[in-house]
Amino acid sequence: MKNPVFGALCASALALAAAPALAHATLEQSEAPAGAAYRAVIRIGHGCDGQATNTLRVQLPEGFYNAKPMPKAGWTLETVKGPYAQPFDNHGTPMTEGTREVIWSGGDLQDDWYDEFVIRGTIGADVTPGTVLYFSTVQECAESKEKWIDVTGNKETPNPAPGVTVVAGKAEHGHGHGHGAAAPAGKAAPVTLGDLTLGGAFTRATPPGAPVAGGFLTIANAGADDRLVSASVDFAGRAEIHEMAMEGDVMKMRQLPDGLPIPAGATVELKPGGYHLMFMDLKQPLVEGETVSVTLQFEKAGEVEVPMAIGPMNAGRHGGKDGGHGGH
Ligand SMILES: [Cu+2]
Repeated sequence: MKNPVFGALCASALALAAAPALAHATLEQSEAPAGAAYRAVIRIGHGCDGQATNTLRVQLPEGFYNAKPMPKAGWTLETVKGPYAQPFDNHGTPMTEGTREVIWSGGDLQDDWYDEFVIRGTIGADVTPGTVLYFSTVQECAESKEKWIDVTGNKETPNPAPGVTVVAGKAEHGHGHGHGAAAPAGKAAPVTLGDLTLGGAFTRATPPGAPVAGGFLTIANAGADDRLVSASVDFAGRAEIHEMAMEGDVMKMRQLPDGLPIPAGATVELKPGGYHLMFMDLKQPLVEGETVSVTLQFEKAGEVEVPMAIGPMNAGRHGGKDGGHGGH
């Protein structure tokens, strides 16, 4: 290896390794959060078999809303509008259609030049994390085309469409449960166990020396009858399953020795003033903003560990009709 340009080759090989698909049309940012603005920067690294690119057509993916292309000097810009498969909630105003295709034409991007084409839009809050949004792109040259339109995700394909992988938004959106599944701030993202979906799990911060804390979550059962039989945690001596019930005209809580039935098709809420988990003999105060985990045992579905966000001391209280845990 006495080749004097070896060092230079090596450096460029490293640069290529950092951007392995440089020869393809690619997106500058390969990941983007759901529910946030995304600036799709499509990078064009060569023409069609040596010919200059004169036109670039980009089809916008479903889930990329309110798109606006950036004009480019020397290129004519056109957009094609069309309906969205799912309307987009634009700050409370539903948008049922928008730009679906962008065409830059009349340009002259030489084969050995590089350029970037930019489209700004918003990735829908309901787009499931892990989804790849593909921006199918066609380069048109004088006599041929380069079609970056393969949306299979196959890494070996010679003509992959530029894609961006959607990641969970900052507000901890749910995993593919569509509208309304986003966990509110201070509650954990849903966990699934077989047919059960365990969502919105939270507990509350406790003052120093407090002996007990409550645990709350929603259990949705898409399958057959099941039962929550026990709970365990490592931050307290034991965990029990409780219900609140009227005794005369006094609201009292009691342990459910047989556990809590989770009927087929039902959604059972454990909430302040109702069913709840009770953590007894706390080993340490629960600190707001931190997360603890609880292991739940179901009769049929088995065992699952659920993260519980620690909310403020009064988290989830509705009108103060909490029943209190002073009796423990
Ligand atoms: Cu209780």
